[in-house]
Amino acid sequence: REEEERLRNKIRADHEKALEEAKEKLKKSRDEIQAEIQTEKNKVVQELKKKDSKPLPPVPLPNLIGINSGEPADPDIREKRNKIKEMMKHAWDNYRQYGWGHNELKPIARKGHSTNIFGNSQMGATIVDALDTLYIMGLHDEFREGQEWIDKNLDFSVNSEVSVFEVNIRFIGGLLAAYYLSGQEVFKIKAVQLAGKLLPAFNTPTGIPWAMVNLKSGVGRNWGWASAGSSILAEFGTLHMEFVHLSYLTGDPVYYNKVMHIRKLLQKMDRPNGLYPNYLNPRTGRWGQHHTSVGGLGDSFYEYLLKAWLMSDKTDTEARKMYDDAIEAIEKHLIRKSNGGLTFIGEWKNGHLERKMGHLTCFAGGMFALGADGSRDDKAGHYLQLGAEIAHTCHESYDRTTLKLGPEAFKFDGGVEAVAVRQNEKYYILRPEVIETYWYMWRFTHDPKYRQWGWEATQAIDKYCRVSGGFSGVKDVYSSSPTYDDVQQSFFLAETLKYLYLLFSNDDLLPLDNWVFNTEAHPLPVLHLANTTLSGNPAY
Ligand code: DMJ
Repeated sequence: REEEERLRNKIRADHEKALEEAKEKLKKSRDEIQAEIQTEKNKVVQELKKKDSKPLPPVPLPNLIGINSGEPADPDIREKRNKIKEMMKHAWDNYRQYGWGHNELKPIARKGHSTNIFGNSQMGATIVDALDTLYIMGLHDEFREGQEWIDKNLDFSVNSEVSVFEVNIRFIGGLLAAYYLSGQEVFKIKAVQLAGKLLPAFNTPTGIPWAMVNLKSGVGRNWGWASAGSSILAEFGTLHMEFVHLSYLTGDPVYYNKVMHIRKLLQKMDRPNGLYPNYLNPRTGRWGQHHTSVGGLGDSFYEYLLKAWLMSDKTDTEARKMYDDAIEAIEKHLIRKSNGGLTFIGEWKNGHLERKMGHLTCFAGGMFALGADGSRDDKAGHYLQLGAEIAHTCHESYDRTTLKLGPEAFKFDGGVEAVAVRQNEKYYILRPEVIETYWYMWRFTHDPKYRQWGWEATQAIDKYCRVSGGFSGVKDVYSSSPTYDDVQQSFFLAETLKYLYLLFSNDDLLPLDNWVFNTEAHPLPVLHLANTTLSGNPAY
């Protein structure tokens, strides 16, 4: 009874206090009340921010070598390297002046540009994507400007629907690389905050993530154009490198578990002819259309199998096996020689081979060369040769155009060899894949032709894509008076210019024994996890 009485008194007292407060409030003007509410809100936001930006637990940093070197002794090579650095500066300065904070730049209209992959928010994609290139080129003032913008403005609590894959490879990959190169905590913290915002995308019946997620609500969905509501192989299969690094840096296994779950699920599935189809339904766990590609929709899935093995200091042998199995099937069913003797990688569509290769597919030359060492049955020579043949074919696709820049897709059919046929496949949008392959081939062979081909591409880009407001893609590489698409893609700064710069640097800049490049050319260090496989690492 006494307890009841005490409670009743307390309720009465609280009630009276609340009434008093309400009376006081009513005496205040509407504006005053609103100002008070706003102050309260700000306090909560500040608290949350403090919580979010708490320093993460320290982990031993991997061996970070070769981040400040690479100056070539040969004056001719040094001059070429300086020219590429000047192009980077031109791209950056114009973005800085006309597009700052926007995702990309329209170099002709001289204003910001964005596409749906970045959502409807100004997330400074070009800044994040460009950071590590600025760093290795020694453009430190520009790097600091970028860092300051990220520190003050990059906010992920926005009501914006973004591509999980693109945000992972460009933002998380870019932030992690900037962190490893510079040691600045802010990049690690932002990468982890952003990764937290992507996690709801994995809430599907199978754990295969949606293609898109709303950063605020966490609601996910797939692209309307993808076969029967499917997720895309190259999207959900290109998360491994960044997610393993996130678990490494935070000590939180959640990221690692998400990507390993995807791997296990894929391992259990039947593969038609040993090939992975590009589409997988995240609700049913069944394949969509049986299309297989080493270009768009498939490409970086294969790349990440190989790189998962490399970044684990070659201990993740499960990934290596999946890579070996996959490329054996690809070689058997997709790789052919044209009548003119060019090796090409076609696309598998419902039981037949389409004799068409995409610019995107040209990255595979570098991948084959990178995977040569450690290949099954000691076929290193064979894969290096295959890499060289793909590099040659892709160079031909550039050489057979008016502008000496490669088309988006080219055919090997009815007398046509490495040439685009359809008007809507004749564009070049500053893509990196061919130059990426030249660089890997250069690192593994030091055959001077790769530098020569890289220089041809540099000159063509400078001549035909450079405008006073930056660099633009062109709509027809076979036309002597091409029109511009007026977009300076963020990957031009992240990848194309970085691979060119590396091609004209010494090999001690970002050596491949210590660094593995993500699919957006962001270098991440090899993790030496004490002779255990990643899945067996006691830390997890
Ligand atoms: C980049 O964003 C990445 O290289 C991705 O893997 C494929 N496409 C673009 C560049 O072409």
